[in-house]
Amino acid sequence: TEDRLALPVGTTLERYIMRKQTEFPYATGELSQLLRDIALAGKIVNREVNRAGLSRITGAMGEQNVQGEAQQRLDVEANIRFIRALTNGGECCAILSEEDEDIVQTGNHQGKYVVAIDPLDGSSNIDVNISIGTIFAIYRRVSRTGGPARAEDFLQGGRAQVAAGYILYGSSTMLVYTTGHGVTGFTYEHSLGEFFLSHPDIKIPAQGNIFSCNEGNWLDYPEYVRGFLTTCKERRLTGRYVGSLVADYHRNLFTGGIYLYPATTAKPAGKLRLLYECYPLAMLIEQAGGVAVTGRTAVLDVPPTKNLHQRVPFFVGSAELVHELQAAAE
Ligand code: P6P
Repeated sequence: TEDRLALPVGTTLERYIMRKQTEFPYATGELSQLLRDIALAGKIVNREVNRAGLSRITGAMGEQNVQGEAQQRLDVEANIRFIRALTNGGECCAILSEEDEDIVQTGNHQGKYVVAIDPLDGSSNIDVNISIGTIFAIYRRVSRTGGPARAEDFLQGGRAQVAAGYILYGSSTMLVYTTGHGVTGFTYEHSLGEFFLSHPDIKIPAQGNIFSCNEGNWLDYPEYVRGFLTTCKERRLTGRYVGSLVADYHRNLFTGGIYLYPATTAKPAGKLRLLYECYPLAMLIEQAGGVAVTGRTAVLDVPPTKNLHQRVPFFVGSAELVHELQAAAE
């Protein structure tokens, strides 16, 4: 039975990936390798993030460190690390990154997959030592193999994602991902350089008493959002907003709650990006029993436009709270 075969907490990511691959008769190992490549880059970025506070020694952004090497901004550094790991791993044909306007071709023209990624979201939080995160989505390419990937590979829509996840560089570093069969969490053990299975089957509570938004935008929020937030306050819910999407999302995933980034007058399409923030986090939350909408529409059902960096309003979290907001949406 599934329980008998279930891997115990403490299993390594490597062993977990191998076991899961054997459970898919047609799996040929490329996706497994791609997940390993992402985990490797996550370990390297984790080390850079943990050292960021030493920039006075290593050289702050735009300066040189003691070896005379230019100190990159951490989000630039993270972008380089993920592109290098995905290129060297061989399975990824191209990358859409928040840091690059155009698709980054890896040269792996036989690669079956493409990856949309925000290498380090919320990097402005690094300087004040707040948790930050990487968000990624994986698609099988639809363009002809043997040549470079094309925009259409990234514009298949949210429900075409074969995997999605994030890495949270927080009080502990965690990798949380799904391949469409539930959500699994791994915690990084620095001394061993390994991710260990810590949360085998993550489910978000159907209800929650936390709302997460930047209330400084209150006057710019649509009326229905203000109405919803007012009922949250009348019910004495708790406001919690880190200002780092992955940190707020991860907390609500365990406590229950709702994260809101509505459209505002300053940002009429919202702030968060559909392809490498909202789609992957929406896949994860649906796999965890929660809901993600842009208003009346489920995020995963929002058709992508040709704009690879398209923004959408984003409401995500516990089913009851998000459905209540969705019912009020204009
Ligand atoms: P605001 C960080 O810049 C980010 O992309 C998310 O991580 C975060 O949730 C949001 O923007 C914060 O935006 O407008 O509240 O500062």
